[in-house]
Amino acid sequence: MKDFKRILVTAALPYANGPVHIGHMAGVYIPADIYVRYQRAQKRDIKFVCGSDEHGVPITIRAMKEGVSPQQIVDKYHAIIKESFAQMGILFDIYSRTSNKVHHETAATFFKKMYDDDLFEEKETEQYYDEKAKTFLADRYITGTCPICGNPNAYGDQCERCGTSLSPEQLINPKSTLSDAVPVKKKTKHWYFPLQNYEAWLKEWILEGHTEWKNNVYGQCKSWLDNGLQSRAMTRDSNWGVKVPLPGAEGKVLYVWFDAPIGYISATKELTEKWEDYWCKKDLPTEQAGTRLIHFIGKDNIVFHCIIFPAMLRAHGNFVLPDNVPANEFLNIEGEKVSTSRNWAVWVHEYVKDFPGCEDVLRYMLCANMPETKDNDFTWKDFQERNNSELVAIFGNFVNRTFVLMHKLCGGKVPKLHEDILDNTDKALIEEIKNAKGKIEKAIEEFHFRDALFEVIDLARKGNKYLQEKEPWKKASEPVAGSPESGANQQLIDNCLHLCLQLTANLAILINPFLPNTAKKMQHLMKVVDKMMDWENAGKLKLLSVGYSLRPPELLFRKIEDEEIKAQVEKLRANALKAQEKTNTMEENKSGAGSQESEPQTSNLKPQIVYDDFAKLELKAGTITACEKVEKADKLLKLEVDLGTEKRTIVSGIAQHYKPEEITGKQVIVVVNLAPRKMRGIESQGMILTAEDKNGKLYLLKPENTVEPGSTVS
Ligand code: B3M
Ligand code: ZN
Repeated sequence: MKDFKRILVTAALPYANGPVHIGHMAGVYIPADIYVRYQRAQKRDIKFVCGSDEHGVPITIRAMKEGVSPQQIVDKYHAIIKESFAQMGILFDIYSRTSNKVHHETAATFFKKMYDDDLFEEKETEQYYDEKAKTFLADRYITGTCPICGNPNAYGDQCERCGTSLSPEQLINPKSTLSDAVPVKKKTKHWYFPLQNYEAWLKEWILEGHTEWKNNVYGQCKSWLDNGLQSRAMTRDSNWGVKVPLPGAEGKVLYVWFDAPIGYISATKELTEKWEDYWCKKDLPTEQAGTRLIHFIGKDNIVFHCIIFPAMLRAHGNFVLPDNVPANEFLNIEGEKVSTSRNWAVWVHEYVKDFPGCEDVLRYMLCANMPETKDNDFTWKDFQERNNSELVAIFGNFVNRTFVLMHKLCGGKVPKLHEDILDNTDKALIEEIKNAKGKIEKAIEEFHFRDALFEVIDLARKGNKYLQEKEPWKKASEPVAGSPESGANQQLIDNCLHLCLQLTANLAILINPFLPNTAKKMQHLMKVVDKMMDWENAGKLKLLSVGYSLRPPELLFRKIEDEEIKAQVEKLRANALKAQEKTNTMEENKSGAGSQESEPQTSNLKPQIVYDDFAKLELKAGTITACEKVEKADKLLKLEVDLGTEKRTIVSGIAQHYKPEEITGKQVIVVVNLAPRKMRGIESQGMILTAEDKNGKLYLLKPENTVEPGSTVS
């Protein structure tokens, strides 16, 4: 790797059209923050910039939905997002916003320079226009029927049911979401950036020059480049955004993906007068001018950060280019894609309220489950398990035992190390402490944050194992005072706890980038200054001086109980249900009273599956032979279902819709190959199918005529 003078880290600017959820955190901000905290501990010259993305259609759509101005929207969400980041310990050097004056100026100047250098193509094209609302329509503002799957609520840029990218021309019966008017084509002029002119250079720069980029990133770039690049409009018809700085360009703004990445530059400008040291090539001879620029983003932003923005920087000239773009995939929740419209999300501002003092637990969970190479899943159960069996039982337990024993057996002070009697177990632990640093830093430098974190936990695990083998508590109770043995025993105890304490100090340094609050607590317990936390101290064995008295033990983590997890799962489902009801009412209002409600309709369909997915389900018809209420659960019924060759116990959430006696004897459709699940202590061995009407009432699905129990359903 090249040696860089300084590092500039950017994290994708979140749209200020809603709060941030854990998917954003796991994909972008946690990895960026770990990386930056590590580099800071390495004492490198590093800046970490971010801010709210306050322009573009996502903002205006949100304003429309909430019936307020775009400015009110960005003010509201900028504050919420900024606060969430602070609460989660994402320590930017600056968190700015693109509505700032300095950003408007920077972006406009950037555009003007490219314009003056004749780098744009001016084109007049026909675009959709809403004659009632008297405005051009961004693709998102047009809905119609998807030509591929027939979804009546597809957007002009994409059908959310089948996932196809569309253009408004392809929609059948297109309609403006602003007024319901049928959009008409109208001429408009825009400035296009001819990306094809940079194709050869991009191919060389990325495909040959950056083979070290992550597979998912490199692969996406390659496929864009292989398909050939085209001119892209860098301006839009809108009143919200950075005004196009040209005469006669009223009602036109810069395309949000033109201005947003420039936000990284403006944020740096706001941060330091020396911003050019980070961004500009100046007269330095190398390509990179001494700055290692790294963009942390999610996978949906790859093309903008790897192709369009670098081409802009190159075209403008005098700017450094990204050295790496470690984009992550997506984090799903409880097996389903995060959806803000369906409110299927875990919101950071709610998490910090529900689990005060547990910010590090979420950081831990999101790093351990980081979607580094493929989409990953977050489940609350897993959250609980990782907390209880890794943070509490391994890391916290080791530190706690060390402190308890040190107080009990060594008078609360760091005991001496008697080097002459170190045995192989001691020496092996010393080696592990020395080696961990290198493994962890390599993993972080290569953006393998999960591996890095697991190395830290593994080191704590080794500490536990060491304590278990040494059993210093037994040695203390062994022989009698006065015998020569007892001094020797105390020496063994000293050695064990001396090493455990040095290991604790090492763990504090190593965990610091990942769990900064935990590291702070450990620092407090050990009464050590910030200087000790410098990365260069990792691997050292004399971090705590002999005779130094340390604080009494305090637990680093608490156990997370079943009820807390249950409450979260219920909350997730209840929120989704509420969102669903809201959409339903809106749709009713819309068709009923001809309201002006212009919420774009969202399809609630899950992503399409192939037949093989469906074929994995084994469905059978069965007859309910017995049924009773489950004690202390208002929603659950316990059913006995005859499936011909066997009887199954099934727990179903239909108690508020059916009385036990009403359904005994009825036929139902059962998913028979669903993994059994315990509910209220009863193992449910399958699931029965129901249909739900718009009021939430459930109806059992059954064969039209009574069939033999066990009949196949397909
Ligand atoms: N706001 C998109 C997003 O949040 C966009 C990122 C801009 S980074 C310059 O996914
Ligand atoms: Zn479709």
